[in-house]
Amino acid sequence: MAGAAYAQRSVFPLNEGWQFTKDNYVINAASNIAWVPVSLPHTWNIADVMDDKPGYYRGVAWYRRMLLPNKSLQGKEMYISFDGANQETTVFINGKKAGEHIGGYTAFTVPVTSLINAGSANEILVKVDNSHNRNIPPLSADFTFYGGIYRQVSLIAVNPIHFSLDDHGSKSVFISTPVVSNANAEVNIRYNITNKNNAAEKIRISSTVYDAKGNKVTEVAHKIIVEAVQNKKGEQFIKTVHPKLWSPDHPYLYTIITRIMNAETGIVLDEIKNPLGFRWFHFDAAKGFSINGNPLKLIGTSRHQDYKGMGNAVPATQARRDVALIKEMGGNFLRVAHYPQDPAVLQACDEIGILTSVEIPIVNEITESDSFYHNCERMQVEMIRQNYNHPSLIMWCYMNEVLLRPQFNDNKERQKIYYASIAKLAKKLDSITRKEDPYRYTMIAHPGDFNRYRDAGLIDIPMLVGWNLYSGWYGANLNDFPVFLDRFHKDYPNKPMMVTEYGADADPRIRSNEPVRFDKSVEYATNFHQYYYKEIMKRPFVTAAMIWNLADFNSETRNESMPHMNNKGLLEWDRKPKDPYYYYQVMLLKKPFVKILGSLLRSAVADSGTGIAHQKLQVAGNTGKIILSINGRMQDEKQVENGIAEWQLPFMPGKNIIEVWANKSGKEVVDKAVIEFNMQAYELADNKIPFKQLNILLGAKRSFIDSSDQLWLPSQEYRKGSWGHIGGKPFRLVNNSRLPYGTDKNILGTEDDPIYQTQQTGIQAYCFDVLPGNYELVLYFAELQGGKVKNLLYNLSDPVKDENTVKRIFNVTVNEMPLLQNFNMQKEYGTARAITKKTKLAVVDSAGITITFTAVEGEPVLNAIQLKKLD
Ligand code: GCB
Repeated sequence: MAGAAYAQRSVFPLNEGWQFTKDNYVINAASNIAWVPVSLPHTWNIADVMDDKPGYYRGVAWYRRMLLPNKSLQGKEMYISFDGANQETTVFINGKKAGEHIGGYTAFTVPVTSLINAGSANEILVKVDNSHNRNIPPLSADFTFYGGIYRQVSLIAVNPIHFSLDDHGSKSVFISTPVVSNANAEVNIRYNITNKNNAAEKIRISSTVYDAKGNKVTEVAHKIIVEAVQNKKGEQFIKTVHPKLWSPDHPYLYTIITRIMNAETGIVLDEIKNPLGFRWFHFDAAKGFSINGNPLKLIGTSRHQDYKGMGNAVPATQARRDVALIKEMGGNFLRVAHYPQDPAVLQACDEIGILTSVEIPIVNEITESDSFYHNCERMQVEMIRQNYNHPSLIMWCYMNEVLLRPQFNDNKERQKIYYASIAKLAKKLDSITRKEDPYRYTMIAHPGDFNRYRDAGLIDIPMLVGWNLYSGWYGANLNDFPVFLDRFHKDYPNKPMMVTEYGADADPRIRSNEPVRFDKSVEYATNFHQYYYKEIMKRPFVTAAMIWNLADFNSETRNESMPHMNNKGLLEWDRKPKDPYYYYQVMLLKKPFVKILGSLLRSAVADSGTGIAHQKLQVAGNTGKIILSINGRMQDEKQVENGIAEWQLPFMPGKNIIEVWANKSGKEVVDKAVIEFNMQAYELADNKIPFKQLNILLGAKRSFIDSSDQLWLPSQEYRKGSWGHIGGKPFRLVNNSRLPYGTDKNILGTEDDPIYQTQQTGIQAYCFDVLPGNYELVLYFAELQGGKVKNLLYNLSDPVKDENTVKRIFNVTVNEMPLLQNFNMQKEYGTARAITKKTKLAVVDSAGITITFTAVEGEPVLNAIQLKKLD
């Protein structure tokens, strides 16, 4: 509600001029606390969620600001409105408590009339606490619970008679369209009015509909009497509008302004503006979704609200941009998960034409306490009332994977009771929702543990069921995805279903020519989406599919190739597109589109006897056939299969210009990319491709671009004349069913974790058959085995465990000169700490460089190696 300007209410943004402290502040007591100036939106967790220390500040912090309301506001009713603060907030005015709110994701207003002196200076003090609280959802989740006043705040001043500001943070005007057809639509307007005057007032309520150009379409009005100091509810009906329909393709929006007027003078006392869209929609368990009678496969993404460098304190413009990015991808749906977000999100969905669902943050588990239930129910009502008037919104949700952390695993009887408590809460929330809003659907999202959710009764409760499916990611086989879909539909032919999540990590710095599950390469994610999309589109009963996730997001507890991040985004954290985003553009956009995929920085060893290297290049397109040239040389035209065409291209050292053309229905589309290729000679002594530098990852089949834009290549077995490792095997975690190689432990002391996360165990030597000259050599180590490993919740196959610490002591020589003696990483550095050992050397003869690793105890290892020519 903040930010809007109402004719008869004044809304003053209060985003500037705050002071902030995490110190232990005591109200009204003298203190010498250091306050720091901040403006809103603000969070205190931007830095600590990214550091190497596990955890982030979850506790109390304070905000304060002076407020000097104009004297003319005397006699007005005043409220402070918060769009969101995480997660318990208490507001004080001039040292006295004005109100409080529980829950980090919904808006609230605090009445301040009796505490504020218009015409003089007042202090607003806000205590915000994001501590874990077992009575407030979310209890645990795969995202970060950033603390702060992270959305906008404003002061609202209204006449004593106004649309109530004490109804769950809502606008107190609720618009629905119970009847819509091509020919006719009806509008229902419910309102809630507050009269703070000591006398009854006769007022006129009107609701006026304007078309998109601002022309008045129709109006309804009636007179009522509001008793002294009372709230009064009422409703109005508009029976005939010949509607222009709203749909994702034509998001035609009317505006409806509801006014309170003095019945005699006609003076407007308060008014509320709402969007109005006419549409009808239906989910059919066999045929899928339809809007305005037209079938529409719902395809889109979920969105988390955080952004690189800002945490959750993002400007509303970014929320709007995110919705636009779904539209530009060709999507038509946004799952606002796992909590209500900035009001700008749904506003943008209405205007841009993206259908949506919203949910409260009951994630993974519940607490069986009255206080928890009460908070859930209140959040659900807040969410519904605050977002009721968005034509883009078609379903309300209230739980996500709620049996993921089944408590009482060691007491099955007690666990049954816990499951029953969850089902009871679900029923309650579902019935509240249907009562609050009979015009939309209800939905719960479950992971693919079919039997557990069925047995707990959770499939039957909501009108729609969503499945979060990760076969081929957390689960071993991609093929289990269609098997699951078909099984569900067979068992529940009458229940409309949707895929509420699917996705695979894509660390934009990691690439692979041999992508495999869990290597975090962008290429694996592209293949994954290609497969899923095809299976989704084959099945009309899959009413909707929402990719997890629009953008990478912070999840502080995650250890990954990029620690603290969930990289399943189609976009990076700063919204740079990754290849899977382009893939969806190709599949979803109706206009012809081609896009060259893959890294713009590549490297490989030249083919034997030549100065070129052949490497795979993929192009996404929706055009049937694609023509390609590299450095002006035309290649064979290729047929697009399932959105992608593929070439083996001859790359030259340096810049390679790739151009593609395609034609669809007479329209030509093109794309161009300049790929920088670091060629490595087949024989290092080959002067035609002089040796400059090699950055090599051991025990990996992926490449990596580090924070200095250096490209790291997977190692190869040593070949005479070339370079490579001798002996050993790629490190693999014991008892691990996911990672094909390496670990995803957070490597301490580096931003470039993938350099250290893979390793050749038992290595005997590393050789470079370079020409004489001066060189710099850096060896990279990290002990990957040992310590306490708390596996991510979603990797259900691997429980928490204590890893055995391995003993290894070894010596390293470089051209027979000792570099490391009795090197004991575990003892000197502990587990998972980045270690580099640098040396310079002169190669004087044709023997090149040989680095030897000799065991004193256990097996020697090497994680990465870098060689640079100095002159
Ligand atoms: C899920 C959760 C979501 C996670 C996602 C993942 O099933 O609903 O919150 O972020 O998986 O990436 O693991």
